[in-house]
Amino acid sequence: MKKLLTVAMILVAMGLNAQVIKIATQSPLSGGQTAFGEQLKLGTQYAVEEAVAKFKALGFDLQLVPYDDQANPDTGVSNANRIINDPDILGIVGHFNSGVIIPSSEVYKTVNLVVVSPANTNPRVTDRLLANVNRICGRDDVQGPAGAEFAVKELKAKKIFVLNDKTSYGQGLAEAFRDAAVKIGANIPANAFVGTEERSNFIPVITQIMAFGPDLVYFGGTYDQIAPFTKQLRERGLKMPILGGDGLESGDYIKLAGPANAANTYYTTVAGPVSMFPKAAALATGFKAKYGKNLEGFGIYAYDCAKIILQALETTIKANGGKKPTRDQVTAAVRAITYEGITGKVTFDSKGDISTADYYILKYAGTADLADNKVFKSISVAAPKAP
Ligand code: ABU
Repeated sequence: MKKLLTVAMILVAMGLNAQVIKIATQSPLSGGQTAFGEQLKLGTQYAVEEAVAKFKALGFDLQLVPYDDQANPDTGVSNANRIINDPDILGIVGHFNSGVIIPSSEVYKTVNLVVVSPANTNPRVTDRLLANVNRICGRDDVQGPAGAEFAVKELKAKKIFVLNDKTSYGQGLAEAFRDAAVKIGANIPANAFVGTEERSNFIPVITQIMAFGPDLVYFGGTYDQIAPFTKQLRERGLKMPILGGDGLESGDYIKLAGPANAANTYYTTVAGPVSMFPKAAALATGFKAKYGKNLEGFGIYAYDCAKIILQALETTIKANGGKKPTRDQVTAAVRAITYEGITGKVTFDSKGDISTADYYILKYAGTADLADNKVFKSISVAAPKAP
């Protein structure tokens, strides 16, 4: 018996009979939003790589399994069905797109598998009151009005043309912005609120904008669509401010629009830049050294999401006397967590929203580096009450 135990301990130490625990990511790793998807995956990967030795000592082989949801709801759901059928997956960091997490999390719900999001801002993500869905970022029913207040009160915009990408995120954010802006005096008639899925030729919509003559354009969408729009708008001599949401927070916006065209673009975001977090400096250096990429806001938030799942795993393993936890146990431990992360303290309310979220307003500097962008304002807002 003693001999058997010794052999088992040696095997565990060598990692040969350790039980596997996997954390999955779901994010766009191909297509136009790859820059966001990679930040999400690599932020998670960094946290998992840091934790491998600790989990090995607990008797577990910790692994990351990244899934490419292509920013597409059908692909997200199809991946979700594969994920729930892998019993070693005990937590997910994801998604990037609200329109993808909403249907995918209905699949996770069937097995009570926990998901923690660094990026999904549509109110419905948590307003469905699912026990397994959590986010550490803010919401568009706060982000949209924060942008409206900035546009009308700080930038003194009176006539605003509002575009959206017709997704759950982009349209919902644009509506929240419009409703709040109109309430405080902005002129946004029905013909100045336009949804478009166009990705390359913006001349027809720019013609509409020229006819309306706004002093600001708001765009609820993501950088891959807003960058070519920005370029074409500037090429036609229209220099008015562009304002968007957190879908604009990517260095790839500058690459695609061009630094000079990106100047005079403002954005609200729920994932502040590295400069806002003193504890992010070492992570940014390590991230660049490992992956050859700049750490951006959603990378930091993904790192904290992964650490929350890892803390919940460790707590439940210990509570189980060293045995592998169930999905139910991990899901409950995440919702009950108190976590001190790089982005601040995380506790969740009964919906799965972070109790208090941070929102930032920034301006593109017109340089090639996202880190040069100026932070105008940051606010902390308690999560809205359950509907
Ligand atoms: N919040 C950034 C864009 C992603 C989304 O929520 O769809």
